[in-house]
Amino acid sequence: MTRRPKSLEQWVEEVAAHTRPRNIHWCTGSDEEFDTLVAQALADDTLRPLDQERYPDCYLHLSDPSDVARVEHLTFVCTTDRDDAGPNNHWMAPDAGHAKVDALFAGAMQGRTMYVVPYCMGPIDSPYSRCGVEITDSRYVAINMKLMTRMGDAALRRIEADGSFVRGLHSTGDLDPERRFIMHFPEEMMIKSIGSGYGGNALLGKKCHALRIASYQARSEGWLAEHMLIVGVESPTGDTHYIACALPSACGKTNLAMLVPPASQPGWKIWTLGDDIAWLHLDDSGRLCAINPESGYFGVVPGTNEDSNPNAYRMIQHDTIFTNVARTDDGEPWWEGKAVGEPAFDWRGRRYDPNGGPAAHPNSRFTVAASNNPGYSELAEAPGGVPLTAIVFGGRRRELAPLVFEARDWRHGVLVGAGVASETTAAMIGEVGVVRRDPMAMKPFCGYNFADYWAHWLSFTERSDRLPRIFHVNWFRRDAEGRFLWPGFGENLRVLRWIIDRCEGKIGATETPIGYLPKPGDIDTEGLDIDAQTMESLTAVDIDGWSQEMASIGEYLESYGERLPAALRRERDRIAAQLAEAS
Ligand code: SAT
Ligand code: MN
Repeated sequence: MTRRPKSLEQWVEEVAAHTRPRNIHWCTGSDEEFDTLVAQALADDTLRPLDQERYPDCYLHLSDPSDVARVEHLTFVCTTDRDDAGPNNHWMAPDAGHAKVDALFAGAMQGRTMYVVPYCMGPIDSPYSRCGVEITDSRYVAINMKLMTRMGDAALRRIEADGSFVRGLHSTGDLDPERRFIMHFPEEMMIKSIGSGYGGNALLGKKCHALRIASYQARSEGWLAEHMLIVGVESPTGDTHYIACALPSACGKTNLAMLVPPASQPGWKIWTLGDDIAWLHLDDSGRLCAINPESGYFGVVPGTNEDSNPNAYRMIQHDTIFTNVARTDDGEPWWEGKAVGEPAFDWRGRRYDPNGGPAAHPNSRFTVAASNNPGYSELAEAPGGVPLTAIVFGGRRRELAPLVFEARDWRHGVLVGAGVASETTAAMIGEVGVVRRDPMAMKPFCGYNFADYWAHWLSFTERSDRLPRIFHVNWFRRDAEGRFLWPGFGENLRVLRWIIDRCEGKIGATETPIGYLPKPGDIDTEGLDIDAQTMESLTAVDIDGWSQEMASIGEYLESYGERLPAALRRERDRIAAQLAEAS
């Protein structure tokens, strides 16, 4: 048996005394254990079988209908000083936060098995990886953690060697939204989550640890924990550039990370390192390197088909857990945009009614091990990560934001990231389609005051002169009739190529107050059904619109008060002045 650190055993005993589970299971992470957990989940209906011939080892989980997305209004960062959590987080004093959830955890696991899930975020042998232990009463969570993280004995051995780990306590409680809380105690490296079984609320290694707790820890240790995919773009001559891209939830990170070059782009290859989270460190030579702390994907299902994302479409035809999709009459999973088949049962398990809303929940998800992806990069397991050529920020915006532009330098890039705005999606409970500021796509995930976070980002210019270039993209521009102007998906490679050409110094650009924009003809549109006028509107800067945008960004930044870095304010003022001059 793998040795269990004393501090961990003590904590497990304390939690068991408080939550009173029927029994305790320490997860080893073996494949046999996984099979047993799945068999038990099938027996108690947590998982339902799908057609095992066409979807071997694929299962369906239907959640409680009230528990289908992250709950930002119930997510708290509990720091001693309220200003350390900042206006970007809901805050509670640590004592009050503990008291609130501890009362709900009392006896919460009665009659249930308590799973102790040791996990490692990042390759087991990477100096950049960090471990945690999630205690949960959800078998579904234990099963998902095996797919999403390096889970079990290997992680336990690393915890013993590291001497520290993040503690995550989770119970589905009674699933009552009134008694649902996702609490973070970054000063104690602790998470307590109760009342939800949904991904981002319950798989504590993901957003809770790898972003909220890790971002806090990264600040004091000099690195960055970011909501970014990591992708390798290999050119026909065999050079590979690594790019990290921050987009809000449900804005296409998995699609971009798994892009399959269309026939019009012969010789190009895309390698996936990660689809959601990147941890960034400066190496000894000053290059910013990225690892993916996760080892699986928890991706949005609707819209995935042979055309939009052929790699993902095939990847989820075996060894996949589906959550909240619909089913066909012959037991295949079904979702809007699948392009084949017909739904017979909806995501609530009821007979499908075409007038009763979508068959699959818009935030339905697949969970799958990263190694299932045919484009999985060999370097995804490299302990030192991959050096980044470019960092790309983006949002979902019908108007204003051009298809792509480049920041003038790192400091300007930090402003570009801080000013990101995006329409809300079904990945969180709340209204969909409302534009809100989502700096660096981290609004729901930064574990400390955004003002301090921007200062931390800015500090990297003092530590390296080899930082990646920074860009902004928007795949989601629409015309007056609501049609998308840019085809997106695989064709986004054309934009990545422009980004790489810029980084290699191969092409010029048009200098504007908001940054460098593509010159006409520099983005390859051959074979696309897109006219010069559309390209022009995709790559033009609306000076008046941007003047208003800069005013709004200014107001937003000022809401952070005294902690706002002066350099960021000066950068905004400089661009606002240039826009005023240009109008
Ligand atoms: O719910 S998750 O955080 O796991 C997915 C997402 O919203 O990005
Ligand atoms: Mn995400």
